[in-house]
Amino acid sequence: VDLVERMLAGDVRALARLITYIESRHPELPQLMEKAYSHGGEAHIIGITGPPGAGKSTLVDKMTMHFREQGKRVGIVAIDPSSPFSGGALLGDRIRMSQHASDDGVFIRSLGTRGSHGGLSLATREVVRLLNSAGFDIIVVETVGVGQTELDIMELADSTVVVFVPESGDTVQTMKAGLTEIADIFVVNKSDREGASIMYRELQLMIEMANAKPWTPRLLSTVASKNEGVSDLVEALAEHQSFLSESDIGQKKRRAGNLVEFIEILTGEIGDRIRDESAQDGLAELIEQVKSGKTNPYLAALTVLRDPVLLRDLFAFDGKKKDSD
Ligand SMILES: Nc1nc2c(ncn2[C@@H]2O[C@H](COP(=O)(O)OP(=O)(O)OP(=O)(O)O)[C@@H](O)[C@H]2O)c(=O)[nH]1
Ligand SMILES: [Mg+2]
Repeated sequence: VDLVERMLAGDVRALARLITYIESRHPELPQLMEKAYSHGGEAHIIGITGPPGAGKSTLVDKMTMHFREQGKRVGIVAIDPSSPFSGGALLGDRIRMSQHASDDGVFIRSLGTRGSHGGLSLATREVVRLLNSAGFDIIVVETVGVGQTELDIMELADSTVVVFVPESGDTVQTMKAGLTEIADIFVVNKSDREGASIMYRELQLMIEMANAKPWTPRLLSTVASKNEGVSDLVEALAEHQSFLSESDIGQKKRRAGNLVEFIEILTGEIGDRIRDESAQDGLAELIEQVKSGKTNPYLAALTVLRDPVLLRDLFAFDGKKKDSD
C-alpha cells in the first residue's frame, strides 16, 4: 500500500512523511499529490496571523479545544517565513506541549522555508490539501507577521483572523489598507492588558471607514491565556463559513485559489526542471549562459518562450527528476 493510501486510511505517520516530501520537493510529489487530490475534503480552512507573540498559538490551542468538543478533527500548520526550521520546532510548540499532543484528532506541523523551492505559499497550499484529503474538518494555518508574505499565504484560507494586541497600534497604521481586505475577523488579544480598549476602538473605526460589504469584518476581544472570548471567535468563524456558503464569495475565493494553485504548481515544476542539472542540450546550454551572465535572464526567457524545441524540452516530464538538493 502506498503512502497516499495509508494517509487516506488515517495513518498519521504517512501524512507526516508526505509533508516531508513537500518540503524536499520529492521527485514523485506531483503524482502523489494528484492521487491525494482525488479525495477532496470539505474542511473549513482558517488563517490566523498577527505580530510575533500576539498570542496566536495560544488562541489556536483554545480554539482547538472548542472544536474538539464539537467532535471536529483539527489540523494545524504553523508557518514561519523567517525560519529555516520545520517539522515542528518552533511555532507549533505551544500547542504541541498542550493537552492536544496526545489527541489523535489533532495534527500539528510547522513549516519553515527549508527546501521550499516552489515557495512557501505553494508548500502551505499542498500541506493544507493533504490535511483536507486526510479528512480533517478544520484546518488552521498560523503565520507570524502581517507583511506581504503572510497576506499571500492567507489567500488560501476561507476565513482569515488577524490578531492584534494592545501594543500593536503602529502595525495597524502601516497595514491599514491590506488588513481590511484580508481580515474577516479582527481579534484584540491580551485584552487583560492596558490599552486594549484603545486598540479596539482604533480597529472599530478602521472597519467602519472601510465600510466593507457584504461581509463586515467582525471585531472581538479575547484573553486567550484564560480562554476568554474564544467561544465567540469560534462562533464568528462558523458565521463566516455560513456566509461563504450562502453567498457566492466562498465559491469565488475557491475559484481564484484553484487558479493560483495551478499556476504555482506549473511554475514550481518548471523551476525545479531548470534547477535540475539533467536538462538536455539546448536548454542546458542556455541555462549555463544565464548562470555565467553571458545571456541576460529576460532574453533567455524570451528565447525559451519563442522556441518550440526548448519549450518542449522544458515541459518534457517523466516524473523522475534528479534530486536537486
Ligand atoms: N496577558 C496575556 N498573555 C497572553 C494572552 N494570550 C497569550 N498570552 C501569552 O503571550 C505569549 C505569546 O503567546 P503565543 O501564543 O506563543 O503567541 P504567538 O502569537 O503564537 O507567538 P509567535 O508564534 O511566536 O509569533 C505567551 O507567553 C502567552 O502565554 C492573553 O490574552 N493575555
Ligand atoms: Mg505561535
